[in-house]
Amino acid sequence: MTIQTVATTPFAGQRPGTSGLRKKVSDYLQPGYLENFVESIFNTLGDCSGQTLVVGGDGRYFNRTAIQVILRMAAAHGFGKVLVGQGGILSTPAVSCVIRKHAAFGGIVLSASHNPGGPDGDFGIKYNIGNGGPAPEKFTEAVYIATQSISVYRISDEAAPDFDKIGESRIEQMQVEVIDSVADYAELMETLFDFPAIRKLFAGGFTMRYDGMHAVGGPYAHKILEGMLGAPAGTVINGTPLEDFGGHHPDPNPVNAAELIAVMFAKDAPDFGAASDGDADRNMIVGRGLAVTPSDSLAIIAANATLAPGYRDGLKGIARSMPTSTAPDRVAKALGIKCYETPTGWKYFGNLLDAGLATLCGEESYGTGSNHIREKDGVWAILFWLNLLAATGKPVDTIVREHWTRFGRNYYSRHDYEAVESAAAEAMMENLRAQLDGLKGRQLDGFTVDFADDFVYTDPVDHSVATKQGVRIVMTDGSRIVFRLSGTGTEGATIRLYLEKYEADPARHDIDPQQALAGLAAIADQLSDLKKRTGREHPTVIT
Ligand code: VG1
Ligand code: CO
Repeated sequence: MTIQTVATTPFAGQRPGTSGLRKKVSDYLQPGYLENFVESIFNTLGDCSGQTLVVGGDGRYFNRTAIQVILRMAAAHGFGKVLVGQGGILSTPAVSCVIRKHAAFGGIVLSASHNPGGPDGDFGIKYNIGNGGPAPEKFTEAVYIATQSISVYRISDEAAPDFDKIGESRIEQMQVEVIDSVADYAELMETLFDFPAIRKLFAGGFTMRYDGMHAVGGPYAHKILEGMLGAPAGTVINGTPLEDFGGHHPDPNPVNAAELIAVMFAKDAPDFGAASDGDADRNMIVGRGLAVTPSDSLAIIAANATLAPGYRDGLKGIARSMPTSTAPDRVAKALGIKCYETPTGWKYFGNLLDAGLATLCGEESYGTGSNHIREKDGVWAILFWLNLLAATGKPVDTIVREHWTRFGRNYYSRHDYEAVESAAAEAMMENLRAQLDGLKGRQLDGFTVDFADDFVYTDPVDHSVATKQGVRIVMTDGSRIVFRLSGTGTEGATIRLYLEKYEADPARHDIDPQQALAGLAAIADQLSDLKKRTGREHPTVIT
């Protein structure tokens, strides 16, 4: 058996976005496409000899083929050992957990997360570093540069070993250990939450529905909710990962998880509803007749963190992405801790967590997590809420309303315009940037602009600077309009418009969010000329 050196030529556009290299499956099916990118990762890492790598994915179409190629290439690059999830299955948070627990060099996550799967869908690859978190931009940029001049890749001509059965085998000199996809992760969850109290809750007749959306969360929910916590069988629906996610769009928001929302808004709704995305790093929390916004969820978790055993000693700080609502900032203020504001994407939280500056992190896009790993974590967030419900004995809507009464309500919504012509979207952003200097102090339909900028982030730990992270127009009453272009789409451009308005008065906490935000939406359209420039009358998705 020999290591082959195969000649190849670069592919254009292998630049990782917000979270890894996401492309159409048809792109990945081109000979050498996957190999070039993996070779560039390994070359950027440098000497890999004797190191341990973790590999797994969300089970979507091409997951198994990609793992076979990665195993053969890892062997050719001298890795000592690869830990693979059984059947190629590992959620993104599980990869992070396994890297940390086994002190691995890093890991490769195969997922395009919330993007649809199947032969006509998307595929993605992401590299995570030794702390378990997404590689920082410095690394992903170096990988991209390497893809632009690649001329050969190295691969073993041996067949990849079977990874459906737990156990050990070899390819070349490299050991391949197939691990249980859930065990390490479940063990970590048990140290963070009050499992006996949650077991008691379920034993007392508490009802829940978890929608796995036929993505990777299912096996984790089956084992933890129905197995360890005693939730009745049938609590988990759509719990078997399928290569095309059963046609679902595995993005857990009220639009894509409409079935769960219908159940939770029905008369005989269960007590608690939840869903996660393709790679199970996101979560949606739903009470009876109330979907909790992700920003509120982060704020509520923060305000009640000490109810969970893993957070009994309190929080060091909170971090949220810039477009996320400022609800967590109000909690941080009350707790006397700092709330950091970072660009979109989990990679920006890594340094804050490593340095002990933040304990909880979150994004408006249904992502929440903590310092237990270095990824956002869907099942973790759901368990946090279960712990909260068990500890307080209150239903979800009461917890949310009491939070609003205490801190005020941050009305919040995101409007997505998907598959817009890229040039039109770029021109709209450029035009907004050109207006920024003149906006301060301007009166806009009852609002006064406090400041307007294109968000720049300086990492407080390594002082790296990220520019052009979203145009924000902040009003004197704290209301905000934010525009940015998505870095995960695979078709044209996706414009994200984020709207936020604060309301302190509990008598005004029952307004429909779209109505509460209509004034800001109108200002956003005036300033950006979005409708005219894109030819779109309405957003593709409103969350
Ligand atoms: C989106 C979300 C962002 C999230 C990213 C990856 O990015 O807005 O908050 O971190 O997806 O999430 P963008 O650039 O499309 O706005 V996941 O769960 O899809 O890996
Ligand atoms: Co995801």
